[in-house]
Amino acid sequence: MDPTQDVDAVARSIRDMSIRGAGMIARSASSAISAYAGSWQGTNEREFLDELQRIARMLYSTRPTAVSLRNGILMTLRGVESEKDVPSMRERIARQSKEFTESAEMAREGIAEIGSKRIPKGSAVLTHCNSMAALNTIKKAFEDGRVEMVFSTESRPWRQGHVTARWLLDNGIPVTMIVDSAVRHFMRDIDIVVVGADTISANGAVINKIGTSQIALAAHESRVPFIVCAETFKFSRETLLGSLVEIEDRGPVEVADPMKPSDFKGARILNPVFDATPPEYIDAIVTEIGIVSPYMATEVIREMFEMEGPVTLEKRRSRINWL
Ligand code: RI2
Repeated sequence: MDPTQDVDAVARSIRDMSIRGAGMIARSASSAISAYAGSWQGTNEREFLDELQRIARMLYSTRPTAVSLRNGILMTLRGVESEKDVPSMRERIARQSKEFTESAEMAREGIAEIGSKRIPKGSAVLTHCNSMAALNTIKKAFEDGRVEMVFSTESRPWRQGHVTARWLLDNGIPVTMIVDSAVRHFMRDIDIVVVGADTISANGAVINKIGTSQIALAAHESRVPFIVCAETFKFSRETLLGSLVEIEDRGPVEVADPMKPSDFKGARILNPVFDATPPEYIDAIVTEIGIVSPYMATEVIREMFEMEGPVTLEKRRSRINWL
């Protein structure tokens, strides 16, 4: 089997959203790189690095907004160029991919433990889209007797809210399904909003499914706490270094009737699928290393940088610009 085909298939699935969710796409890309590396047949290190860079870029291009994807790829490939030959490069990739996927799973459990305690007893919780970090937290809180009802938004245009509602039902958690535009109407019935994140930028803004910022605004107006559940690999170092987060636009078909797009000939159709919620509307970000204020995002990012050790000039020169 040609390993490139497997990577291509994973990339296609991420792009068409058969594989989705910021954490899941990162873990899938990491595993795809590891599988690819494991079955690469050559012996030339330079060729191997070039191939790895090509597939890393191809996987990264599938979903531009979620920094989890970028961080997952970089954590998998970190320092590969310093290995002496192809077998040790392969081994390092396999080890780092396993470390990344395992730590990502553990992070979600840690978030659930910590975040559950922030949900008051007897709560009606509102969630948006389909975040496993948020849902595992809600499930833990439900098991701890803290959640009575979960309001799940539809999450247009892709309707990930349906995935959420089914998951809640499968786990025996009472669910109320509402359309996105009903959020403000129901805010008086909500005790806490719990959502996930695709990216957290250095200024503490949370980039999550389109509509999240409107929900935060409505929660703020009604003094309903708004918390975000996110693994530390969703914090963006690039934003600390000046980059802006690119907001993915998934094109008109998800917005117009896919069966009859010609009905709207001439109309301008925009479909940004994420938005940015400013830090002033966020009460807390629950991570696996604890609860952090959005205003502490820079510190979390600095801690992540330090995990790689100090950046010397020599290191900077030898570093591969993977993405
Ligand atoms: P977890 C999703 O993106 C949603 O925006 C969700 O809130 C976020 O990823 C985080 O999900 P999409 O792939 O990593 O549905 O917490 O566009 O599962």
